Amino acid sequence: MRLSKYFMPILRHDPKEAEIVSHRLMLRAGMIRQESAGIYSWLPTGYRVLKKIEQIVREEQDRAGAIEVLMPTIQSADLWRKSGRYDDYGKEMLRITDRHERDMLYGPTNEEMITDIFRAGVQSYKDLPRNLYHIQWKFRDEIRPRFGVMRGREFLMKDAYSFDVSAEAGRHSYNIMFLAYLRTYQRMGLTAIPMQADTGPIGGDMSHEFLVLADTGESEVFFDSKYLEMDWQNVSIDQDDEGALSDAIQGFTSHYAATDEKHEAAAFDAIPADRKITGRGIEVGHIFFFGTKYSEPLECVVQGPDGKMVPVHSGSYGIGVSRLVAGIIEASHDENGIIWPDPVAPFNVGIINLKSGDADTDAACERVYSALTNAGMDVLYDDTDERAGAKFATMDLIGLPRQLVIGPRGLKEGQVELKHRKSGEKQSVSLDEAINQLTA
Ligand code: P5A
Repeated sequence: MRLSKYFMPILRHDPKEAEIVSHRLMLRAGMIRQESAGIYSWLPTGYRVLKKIEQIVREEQDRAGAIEVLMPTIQSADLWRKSGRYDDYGKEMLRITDRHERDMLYGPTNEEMITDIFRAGVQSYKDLPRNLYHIQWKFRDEIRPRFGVMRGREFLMKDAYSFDVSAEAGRHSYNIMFLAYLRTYQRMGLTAIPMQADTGPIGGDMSHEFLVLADTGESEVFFDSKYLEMDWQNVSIDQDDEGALSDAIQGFTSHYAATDEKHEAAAFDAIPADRKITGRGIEVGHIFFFGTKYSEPLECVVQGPDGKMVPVHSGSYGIGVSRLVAGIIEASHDENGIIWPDPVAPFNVGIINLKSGDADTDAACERVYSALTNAGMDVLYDDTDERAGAKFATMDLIGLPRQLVIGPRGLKEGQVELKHRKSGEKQSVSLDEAINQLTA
């Protein structure tokens, strides 16, 4: 992408409405624009990041055996009346009446709808287990939408729903999602710690929240440093081996981890001093096992092995996809701007042309731009005639993992400058060496 042809409305000054760093940086970097309280447009740079996060979430759901569907944002009130949640959900639900005076709503979650879809499509225990998920916009009329996309009213969620023949089988499905979550966050460069959680309006008696560590997070967290040691990408657990997976998850969750709401000082004190960590966290995911809470009222039953009809046992599994954009920034920034982990960066490399219009500099930039683009990288080429200082500030603000600075003076010596955004480390190398390093 050439910056001269792109759309990235950068703000040079801090917007006064932004209270937390991710909101400030997302506005300054031209990633989002507020349309109403808690409702945002995703501008090109923000939308690129959102799609990259969504794709990682999708790949890990698929790897865990979940199957993607797409349900509508607008739902009929009928199913919600059957489950009893139409009244329970209160003012957080955005209620709509259509031209025929039918009660509709903008979905805050999809337990009812997916249970009804599943009910209509399966008859036998042989059709189980299944896990269906979608990545779809939700609406919750939050009393205090704040912190940009961190607590929005309209937000993008991945929500998965498991269906099993028994509570025991359902627990295995829960564990599979648990592992998928740990892998998902790790791929985004995040450390997310699972903590026991309340179940609120979703229900059930087993639930974990996943909290990303960030100094600016909303919740205070207390945990054992054992949580920081595991490499979930390479851990060799066969997810189909119920016993092995259950042991791994049980072992992992037996260490202490709690938010301030559930904190028990005595249990925390029992951890060896060098393993005690306190900090702050952002809830980026929440999983629930609620058994037959929805399948019973919605009559989602299958024929069991003994011929009797039994209600299915379910759980639901949410990831705040749009919240993660802000969460990653909270966990990874400095005084100059965002520092994107490469897998979610809007562009992997930024090229800065220090003298647009200078024939040699333009030619060198063009060469490296096509070499990197042809190698499949996402590249932002600053080919504008802004002054150098402003170009550097913009690149640091938008946080691309690597920057390549090319100017006439360096080129005379056959050199360009390669900068690593996170470490700040700069190297003078030849153009070919820069291409080699970036595409390695
Ligand atoms: C699980 C999937 C549920 O809704 N039903 C379907 C269950 N869980 S939840 O905890 O209420 O939400 C799941 C995740 O969505 C994110 N989230 C939000 N993100 C931005 N703005 C909001 N207002 C908001 N509310 C929830 C969180 O990451 C949460 O963990």
